[in-house]
Amino acid sequence: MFVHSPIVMGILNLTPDSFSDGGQFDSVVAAVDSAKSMVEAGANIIDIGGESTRPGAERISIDVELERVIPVIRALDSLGIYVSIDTMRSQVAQAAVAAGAQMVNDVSGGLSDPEMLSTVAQLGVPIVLMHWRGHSKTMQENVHYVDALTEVSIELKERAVAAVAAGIPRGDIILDPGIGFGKKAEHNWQLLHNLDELLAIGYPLLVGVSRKQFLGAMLADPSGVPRDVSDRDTASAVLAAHILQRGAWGVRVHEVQATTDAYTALSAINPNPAVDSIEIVGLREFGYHGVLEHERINGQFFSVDATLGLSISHAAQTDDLFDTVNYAEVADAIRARIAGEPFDLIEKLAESIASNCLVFPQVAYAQIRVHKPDAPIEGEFEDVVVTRAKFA
Ligand code: PMM
Repeated sequence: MFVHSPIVMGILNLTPDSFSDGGQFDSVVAAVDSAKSMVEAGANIIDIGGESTRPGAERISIDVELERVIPVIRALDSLGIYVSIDTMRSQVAQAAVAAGAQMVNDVSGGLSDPEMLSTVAQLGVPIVLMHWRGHSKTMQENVHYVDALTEVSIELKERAVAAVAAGIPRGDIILDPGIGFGKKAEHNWQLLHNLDELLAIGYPLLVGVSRKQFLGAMLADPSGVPRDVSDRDTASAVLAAHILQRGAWGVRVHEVQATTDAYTALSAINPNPAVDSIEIVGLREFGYHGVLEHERINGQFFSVDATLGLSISHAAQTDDLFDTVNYAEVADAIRARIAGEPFDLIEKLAESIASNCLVFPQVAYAQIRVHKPDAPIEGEFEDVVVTRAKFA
């Protein structure tokens, strides 16, 4: 893959009518300065757009679009900055790549311009295919989904299939659910709550929530007045950091520093989010653990349930054992520990097994349940179980 995850894509809108930072960059110098500070703050890609896609926006001519973006792309290319061109026009994509852009970001997913996918195939650059149902002028009219998650997933898959059919290599395709594009707040939230399902489509996922209207609505004042676009960056950064932690390939943001700080802080407190798990249940092995002499001499069977917390989203895409933990190796390690040096307490055994599980680099969390069904207890009983949970 071209740029390694997690990536932060800094937004450089060269549009006087952009709802967020429009009009600020009336010169190439100011635009380049802004891009440079985003790169210094940790942006891996600068996404340059000359045409506003905010709800209700009118289209502009191709000449105006080219005039706005090409000089800035040339300048950033000369500085070695990785640029993506946010355009729905194949001619703009072509000119932008000739000027130094290395990626195309098409918010229409190749639907607006019938030449886009074949052009990008010829250009040999990666493309972001965003979910889209129509141009900005009317996209928020008649928004209707029976089930936004299912419909967006199906339509994104269709765009990926079309891109591959046009000759774009599978590995050059990134999908984007198009937050706020032909979607109401409830649809945006449904998509964000179900990133795993979008990831399961099998392509890297880019997500843009930065400063969008649904955040204004979420942060509305008590009388219901939406939070102004100039004051949505904290919420944008927190959400973006969460989205990256959930396994998205990248986020598209206005405030790069806030986003990288939020992601750094989230990663420090929760280094490897244990959102998914692999469980090994009822693993039985003979051992000599126990306080009593006959337990040390004769031994007995112990059984272990292990819940390993790790993100499996990458392996779910690649189908590659290398991207997850090999549960057979973990099981061998657990067996070896049960059969190995005896401890008095199964608390200590559970602790030791949990530590052994955390040696596997992907495993962020281990919950170990040690069963001792033949424990020295008078009378009838079923089992003795000790549970130990540890984070890496
Ligand atoms: N959003 C906007 C523009 N381009 N591209 C992608 N891939 N994903 C997005 O969510 C997206 C985009 C609109 O936001 P802006 O006007 O603040 O740039």
